[in-house]
Amino acid sequence: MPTRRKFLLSMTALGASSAVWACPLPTVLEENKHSILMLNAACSDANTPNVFEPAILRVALGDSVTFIPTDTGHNAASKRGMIPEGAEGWNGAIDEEVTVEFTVPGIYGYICLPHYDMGMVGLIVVGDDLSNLEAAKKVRHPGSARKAFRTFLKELEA
Ligand SMILES: [Cu+2]
Repeated sequence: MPTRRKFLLSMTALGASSAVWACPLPTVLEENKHSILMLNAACSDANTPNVFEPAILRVALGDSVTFIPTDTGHNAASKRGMIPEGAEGWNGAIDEEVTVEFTVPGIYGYICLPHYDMGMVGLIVVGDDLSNLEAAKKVRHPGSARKAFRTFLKELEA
């Protein structure tokens, strides 16, 4: 019963919105289902504000990823130009838990709109496919998002 499972997960996530609960990260909820936390501060460094954790996530084709509003005031939305051709984007509301199923391989860049220019961005790589890397690199970003995306995209090539 996937619906009920999702409900229970949501209640757990919302009921325990503390960094203590968030770290270490429950990045794999169950087989083929991953999670990314939306946090006011990084698990590894409390002085790094507004982050997705993990900021880079590799998943298999067909896997799903749930963006969990562990802290409030964040959203998760795909970035135009930073998803593979033929893939559908997503646009979560503030504090909304969003689950995205990835059926097209490639790189997916996404942002938190309120903290976009502060560098709250992330990447999901589906099926180890980097074929839209050059296209993703060409997208322009405001403020700290530019450096954050550049750093994350460089990590994919390492
Ligand atoms: Cu945010």
